[in-house]
Amino acid sequence: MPEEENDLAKPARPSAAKTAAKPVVKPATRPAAKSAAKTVPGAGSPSDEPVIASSVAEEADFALRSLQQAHANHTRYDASDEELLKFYEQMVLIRRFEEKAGQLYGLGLIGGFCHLYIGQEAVAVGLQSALQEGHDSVITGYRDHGHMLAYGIDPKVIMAELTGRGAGISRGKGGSMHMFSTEHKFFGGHGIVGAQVSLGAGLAFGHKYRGDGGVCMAYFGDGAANQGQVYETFNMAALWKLPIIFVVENNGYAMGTAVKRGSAETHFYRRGTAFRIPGMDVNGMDVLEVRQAAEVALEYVRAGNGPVLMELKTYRYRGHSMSDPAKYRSREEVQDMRDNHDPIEAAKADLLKRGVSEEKIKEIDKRIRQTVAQAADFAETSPEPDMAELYTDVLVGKY
Ligand SMILES: Cc1ncc(C[n+]2csc(CCOP(=O)(O)OP(=O)(O)O)c2C)c(N)n1
Ligand SMILES: [Mg+2]
Repeated sequence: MPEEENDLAKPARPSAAKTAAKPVVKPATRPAAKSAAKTVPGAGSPSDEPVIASSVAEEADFALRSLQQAHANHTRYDASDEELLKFYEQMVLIRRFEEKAGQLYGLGLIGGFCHLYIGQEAVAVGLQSALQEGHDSVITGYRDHGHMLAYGIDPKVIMAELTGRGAGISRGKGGSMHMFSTEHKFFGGHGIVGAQVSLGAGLAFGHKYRGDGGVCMAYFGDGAANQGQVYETFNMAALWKLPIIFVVENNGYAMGTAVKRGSAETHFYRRGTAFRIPGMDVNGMDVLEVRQAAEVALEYVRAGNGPVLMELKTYRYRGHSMSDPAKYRSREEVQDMRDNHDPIEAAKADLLKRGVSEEKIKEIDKRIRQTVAQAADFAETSPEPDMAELYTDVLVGKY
């Protein structure tokens, strides 16, 4: 049996923490520069408190903010013009796709639940652009269309899944919340809040067991972060040094509950402290900051140091799902985020500042509109699944 498997099977030894592989980034010894993360209404206060390893509770080999320090030293990814254009294109694709999905839902062409990702585009694009599609695993909750598009999955088969057609990525039987592609190593799409975190640890265990060098990125929301199984998972992932990045997409609300109303600790990046998981708080509205944070986290995880917990401060512009009247927040709050913190507008402004022509940007916008129109057309016109499909993919057995 390879040593890797042996290690995983061994019971924990008291000396395990001491023999832990050293972090690739030196633990911080003085307060970090303030994070560039901006305040998101309802998402807890910004990182204005003393941070880093000043606390006596933190031992020399663990500093909660060690990776934050590395991130603060170099906050934004040095993207080439081509890379930034690609990020812009992917974010615009998600935005237009979601707007179209919203329209189709309004027309009654999409049934069941549908949760839109509008506003949060920079998170999936920034993080997943640093992953190797088809090699590293991605798993998320029900707000999943953006993560699939960011992993290069064809918009047509995602849209056809939304309309319940046989050509959909889950053959029209999963719908918005339950999409899956083993080929791309996208493992869903989960309707049970928090479940994807434990499943993500299983995927990371698989990477470690096979020794394939892959990493799992497990996304969950600020509301899911209060689930018990999340902490059981943190414990096992840290104990076994699993290659996993836990990503809290803190969009300020869990359905109609603002973070401050539902969470005793609103700084989600701190929630791994008890398990010696380093935390990072990142401005999720800036695609280049997100990408740079991913670089730091991935270097640490790929080096065999175990998990990282990232908190991405972001915001959802639309309601929780299509049936949300959004009475728990003001229109002004939403408008302020749209006007002053929009990730797509910010990337566009960056591109123009670099001297990329407005024409080039318009070309992308036009191309994406066509792509999305074609996806919608395909989703509306392709046939529904055969009746015989009612009896496939159904688990039948004795327990
Ligand atoms: C175990 C479980 N409990 C409750 C629900 C109902 N529910 C669906 S979404 C949601 C809120 C989750 O909010 P958050 O984790 O912040 O994710 P967001 O919707 O903001 O992306 C709840 C409570 C559920 N689906 N599963
Ligand atoms: Mg939320």
